[in-house]
Amino acid sequence: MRTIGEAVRIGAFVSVFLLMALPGISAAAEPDGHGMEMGEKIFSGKMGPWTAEARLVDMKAQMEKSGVSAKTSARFAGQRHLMLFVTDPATGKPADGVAGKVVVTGPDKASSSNVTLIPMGLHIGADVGMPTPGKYTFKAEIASGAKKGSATFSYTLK
Ligand SMILES: [Cu+2]
Repeated sequence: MRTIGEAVRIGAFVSVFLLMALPGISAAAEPDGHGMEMGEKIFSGKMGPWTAEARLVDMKAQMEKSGVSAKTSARFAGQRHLMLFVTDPATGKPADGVAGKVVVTGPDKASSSNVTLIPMGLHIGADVGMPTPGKYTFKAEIASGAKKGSATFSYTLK
């Protein structure tokens, strides 16, 4: 089970390499370096009082693009980075103080997990192990104070 501390370190590492890989473009659009356009959009819709967009980044492919060594990028095989952008519809701005968790059900037991979504700049996110092709279902639950939201979405890994 991956600890939160480790997820933070990897997230910070990902932010750094994305800034290096995308000079000026996404980095300017999103100060934390995880550009809004990164990865694939896998959900967009309401979560309780908020609107949310979920994106999934192929970490190994992203690493390869950034020009790190094959040895380094190979460490990210089967890993995806799940990003959830939560917006307050009243202001159009990122919602404050939101955190949550996601239950991931993959095609087999080894590809199923529970992950904690932690604040990462303009989104909350987590690394998700997706080692096996097939359908993955994500049950996300988020909260901020007394406000709560949830959504279920899925993605088929080829
Ligand atoms: Cu992130």
